[in-house]
Amino acid sequence: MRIGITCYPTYGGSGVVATELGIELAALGHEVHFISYSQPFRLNGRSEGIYYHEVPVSNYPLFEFPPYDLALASRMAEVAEYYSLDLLHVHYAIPHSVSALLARQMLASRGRRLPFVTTLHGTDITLVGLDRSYLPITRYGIQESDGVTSISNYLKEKTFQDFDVVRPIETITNFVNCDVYMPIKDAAARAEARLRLAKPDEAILMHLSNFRPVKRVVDAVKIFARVAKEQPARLVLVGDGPDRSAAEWLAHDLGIQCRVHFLGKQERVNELLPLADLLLMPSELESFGLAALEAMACKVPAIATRVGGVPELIDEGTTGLLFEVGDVGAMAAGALELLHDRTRLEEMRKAARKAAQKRFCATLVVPQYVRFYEQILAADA
Ligand code: GMT
Repeated sequence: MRIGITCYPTYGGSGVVATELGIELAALGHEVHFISYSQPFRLNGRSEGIYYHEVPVSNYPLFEFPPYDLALASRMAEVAEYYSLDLLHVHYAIPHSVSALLARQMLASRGRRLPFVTTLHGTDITLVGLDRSYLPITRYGIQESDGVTSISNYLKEKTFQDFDVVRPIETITNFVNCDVYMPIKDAAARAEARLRLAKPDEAILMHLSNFRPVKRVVDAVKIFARVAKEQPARLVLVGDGPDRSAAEWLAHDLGIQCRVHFLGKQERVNELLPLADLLLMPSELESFGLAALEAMACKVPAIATRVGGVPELIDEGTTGLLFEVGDVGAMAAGALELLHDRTRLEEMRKAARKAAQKRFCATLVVPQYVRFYEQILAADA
């Protein structure tokens, strides 16, 4: 198949899923064309079967707001025609599904079919799509898609409830490449690698996100401060975004800045995650929680919040611990309990890796997308 993929190329879960999907599809022999305003960040160095088409957006003095969605629609139609795409797969409903709809119409007017699939990721439904000014157009984009997938059952139900959508939506969960995201098997090699981040007797807690308010990164620092009172430990924060300075300020205010490391945006998180003992994901809301899945694949359980689609990923008490949003005291106590009970922690680490392999491995989930595309194309024929 020749598949066009559009996503937000910067740091964020939907862009990561779209990029990893493109990489996996190309590895299966499909031809993948990314169409976006810049190259998706995890695409660096990948080329076999993968093409990237930039969307140029002209900024005339008249345009107070450059019309990216129109430039995107135009580029989608061009790429589909020049490279004989079979279908488009857009990630994040706004504005991508509407641009794809326009591209489909542009080609239809010339007698050419271009079906498109929309994957709903989270804030496109839970935050942005509920903004009154975006709701009607988001609903229209979803309704008019040839196929719609959601990354969790929670998000699917939320879309039915809040958007009054009357069409089938298929749940295809987030996935992880278990050969790329994997533990460091050799204990001595892992201990050696951990020295990059912490002293031998220190536990490593990690947080990975885009530091948006919904991630509650400040809570990660609060949890760590409580843990660090009882146990030698380091907090490693991977990523960047609007709440970074608030988290940095808090670390300084609490006097723990020398044990809190802000690494900023990192390309190879698969090399960092296996070094952690626990992941902290204290989010206000997660439709799935890709960071926790990537950590689980690396044998790192998460201390997370019982929100959205997280309980579909984390089996409470077995592959991680779940708490109420904002209950930093309970999250710190949960982390300490595991760090002090190494047998239980090791059991949970093994269970986390096993769950990632058995339920969310790319080899299981990516074929679900391929089958979904085949159904769309068959219906379209
Ligand atoms: O809010 C973000 O972290 C980014 C957002 C996105 O769409 O880029 O992430 C969402 O998509 C991820 C990949 O499907 C999910 O794993 C995240 O749970 C989801 N984030 C939220 O629902 C807040």
